[in-house]
Amino acid sequence: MQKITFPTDFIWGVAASAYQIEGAWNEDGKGVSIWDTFVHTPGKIVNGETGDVAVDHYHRYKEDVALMAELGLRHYRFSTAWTRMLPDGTGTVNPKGFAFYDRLIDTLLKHKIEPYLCLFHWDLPQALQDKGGWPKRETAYAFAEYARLVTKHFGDRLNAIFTHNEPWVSAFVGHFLGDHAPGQKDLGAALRAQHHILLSHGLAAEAIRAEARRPIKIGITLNLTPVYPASDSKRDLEAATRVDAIMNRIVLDPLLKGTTPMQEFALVKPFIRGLIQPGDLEKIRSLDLLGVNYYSRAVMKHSNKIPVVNVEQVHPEGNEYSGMWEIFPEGLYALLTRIHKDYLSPLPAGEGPGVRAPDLLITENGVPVPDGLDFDGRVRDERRIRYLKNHLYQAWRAMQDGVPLKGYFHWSFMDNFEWSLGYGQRFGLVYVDYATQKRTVKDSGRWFAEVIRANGFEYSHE
Ligand code: IFM
Repeated sequence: MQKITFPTDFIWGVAASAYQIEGAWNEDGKGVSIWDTFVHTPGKIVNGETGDVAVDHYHRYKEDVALMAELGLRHYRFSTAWTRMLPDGTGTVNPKGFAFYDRLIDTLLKHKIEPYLCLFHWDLPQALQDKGGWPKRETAYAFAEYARLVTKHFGDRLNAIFTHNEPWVSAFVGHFLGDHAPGQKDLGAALRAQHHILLSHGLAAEAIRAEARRPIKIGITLNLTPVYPASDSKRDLEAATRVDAIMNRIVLDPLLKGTTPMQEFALVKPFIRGLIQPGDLEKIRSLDLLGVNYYSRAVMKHSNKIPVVNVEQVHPEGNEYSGMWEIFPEGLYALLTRIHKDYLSPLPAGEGPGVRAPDLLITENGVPVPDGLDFDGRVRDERRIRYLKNHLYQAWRAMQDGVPLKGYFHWSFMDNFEWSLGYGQRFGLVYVDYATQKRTVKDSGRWFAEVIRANGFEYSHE
């Protein structure tokens, strides 16, 4: 057994997103988002499930926040639904939408839980999609205005605003793979969406800074995947390098270096002609908090299966798998140390003029396993506890090796709607009976609460 202790000011939290938990999809003047449209399109979601009701957080937020407080949680990352506040994305505001997030934020603060508000977790207003969505540059300007209005209204109670959650997923899973809203399969659209989402981050950062009446840290949350070659062959090594560029560097380089790897791909060049305008990359490079979402690694080999990058993902034997991915805790260590070495340590740290190294946070990490209530009403989710122990250990190990990690947010607080996979994948520390909406804290939730209380845990290297 080894005692793992985190710094006293380490930030422990949980995360969730509007569409996955709120429900109330058409209540109180909310507009339609691309996810509302997508889930109501036959064949898009497993079992035809939707987030129409989700876990009814819109009506049960008080109970949910009280449960967070009971578990000793002090930090909560959630997203706001753009369409609740601006039903058409721009123009007329909906006071009832602002009122809901007023109630939520005030309840969090009453329980001494710090709100980490994220402006965008994939639910673009359908009205903006109808005008071209993220592949159109105008959407970035609409987002900046939404960011300004949110800052004006809630900024007096916020220390941190995240602009986007996982811009790569919005761009590529939504516009190239087509598994997420808006369901396009068009590489050019994905590349344009990717650039405009990052641009919107920079424009929003400007708007938030101009509007804020107190210091508000501006962050972004990235899904990052350490990429491993399937073998030592030159072709597989090059395949891994290409995937790293198209999945990781495509977001990290603009945000932290002011460059982009897009031009490295001959086949991509025709799609991005005229896309990046003078000054865009400088605008994007504006960040106080870098959020990392880590779930798994990618092992890649050379193949013609996925065009443009010429790769294929392989799933090696020997490790445990969850309902969605290989479980690979060492990947978290590899990712954190790589970000520190390649992106953060070359930049000056702390406050001051010029581009500084942002604070580093794990903003999502979690596992979908098929939990259920036992005969006595308990959820004995040993696999999630093991997952947590192994990942927290790897995060701690990276810190011992010099990575200035400031916090860890578990995904997710409670079971919820897992996008195109519907309700089959449970990620929560809290079990939700979807028929009754009853919440039950899983064993992992109690275990995590104890980690927060003790600021560490006993780790056994099995
Ligand atoms: O549920 C998602 C979340 O919305 C974004 N990050 C990954 C999670 C698990 O797939």
